[in-house]
Amino acid sequence: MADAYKHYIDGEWVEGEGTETFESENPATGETLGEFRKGTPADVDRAVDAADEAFEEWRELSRIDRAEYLWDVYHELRERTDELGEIVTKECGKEISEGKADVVEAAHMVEWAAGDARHPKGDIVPSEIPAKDAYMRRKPRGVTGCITPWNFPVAIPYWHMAIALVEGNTVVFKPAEQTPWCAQVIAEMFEDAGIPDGVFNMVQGYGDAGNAIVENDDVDTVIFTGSAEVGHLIQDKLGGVAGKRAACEMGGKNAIVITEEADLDIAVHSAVMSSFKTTGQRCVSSERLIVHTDVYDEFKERFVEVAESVSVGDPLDENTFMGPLIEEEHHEKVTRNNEQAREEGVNVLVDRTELDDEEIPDGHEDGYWVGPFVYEADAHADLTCTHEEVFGPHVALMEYDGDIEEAVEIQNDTDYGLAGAIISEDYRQINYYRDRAEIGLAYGNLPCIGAEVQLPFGGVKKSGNGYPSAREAIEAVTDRTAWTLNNSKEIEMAQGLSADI
Ligand code: UN1
Repeated sequence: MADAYKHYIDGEWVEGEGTETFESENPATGETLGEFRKGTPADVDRAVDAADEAFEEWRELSRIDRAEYLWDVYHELRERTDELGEIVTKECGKEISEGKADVVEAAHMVEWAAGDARHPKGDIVPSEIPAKDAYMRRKPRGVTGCITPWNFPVAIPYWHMAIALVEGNTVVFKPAEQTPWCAQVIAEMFEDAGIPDGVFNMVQGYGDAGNAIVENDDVDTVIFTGSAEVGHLIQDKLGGVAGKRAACEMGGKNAIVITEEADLDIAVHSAVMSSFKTTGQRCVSSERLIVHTDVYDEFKERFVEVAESVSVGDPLDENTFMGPLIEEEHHEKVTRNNEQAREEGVNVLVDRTELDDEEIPDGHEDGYWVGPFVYEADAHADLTCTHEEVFGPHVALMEYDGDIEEAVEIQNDTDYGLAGAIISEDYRQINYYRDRAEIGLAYGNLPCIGAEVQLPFGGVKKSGNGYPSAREAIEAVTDRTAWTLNNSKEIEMAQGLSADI
């Protein structure tokens, strides 16, 4: 307990009010990685007070001076990519190239935000009145609460925080309870960069700590990435509250459409990457493959062959394709969802819900293992398994025999709208998909994972409100001012409005 890692509040490592601790666990081995203090609502309130107080001075710095702290973080992320990538892999189970890519994506986000500090911001706007200067300017909102998930434990916190900080906001960061070690390293980086006290604060903990961020009156913006369930609660709580903003980024029931024109090498490759990379635990992972009848049998045969053989195992081994699921509770959920799909009468093609003993590497018997679960389902049936997100390597093959309009209708038949892809050689179909698929991230002839930070990242419908992540976070963390200045001694109005009194 005495050695448990602490919270970082107002420039200091503090034990906080609570007496409880929690452990970080390696999901591939069950090994304990570290002990962390469990933050209480009182700890969050203290962090918010510190952030609120730090805001007035932080906003007075130029964007360029604020970005200097971020450049230090950027260099550290670059220098320590291999080491941190291994920490990501140990703590969240992603295979090692994904662990490192998580850190590289974080570095890209910080680079974008810090580099953006030297770019012009806002607009010079024409006025009907020659003596008027009109501008759109941005100003920081204040304290930003960042509640982040475990599946991208380094990249996503920086998606939320990097632009917020450069734009002059202060931050209270509540990382996922499954990945506190990654968060500890993030906090150490801000400390190493010498960021002024109170500008960045981190409170480790569970849902009650996250909830305390949402409920604190002095938090101006909440940025959340995680489950739809929690995101909708946050939106409901803050939606109508004056002065508050909730920018939420949630899951999906993402699909790939494979048309009769598709290059099947690209189709199989894209589907395998999208459905099984990160063991299906990306918000952009695909759980539906909508395949034209002309290529259905061949695609099915080839996809099933890979799903049966794709390697599941030690994520630190470079030859592994899929690591474990994140934790026991999630393992139970995925297993239950696979069973439920069977109960709904689908035709199961591959079921590696339970791996054979010889597939599990020595020393990894306590990991949360599953392999691919692949089934055929009626594209037009109202099934839970083809409409609700599982967040695992659980994927439906759905056949269609009409035109692209039918495929897109099937793709849009979900409450979610995050990501998707079309695999086709027909540009009419590709363009129709691009314009009509109800999603925020659309890909052509590519997997529907692997977005880069210089594009907006976010969804529509139940998948999100606003684009709180990657470059579009600017909208979440700033308010716009329409600023108009009169340079003459007369008052002259637009729209022909009389100024006579
Ligand atoms: C997520 O899906 O949870 O687009 C984040 C990607 C990554 C981020 C994914 N850059 O696959």
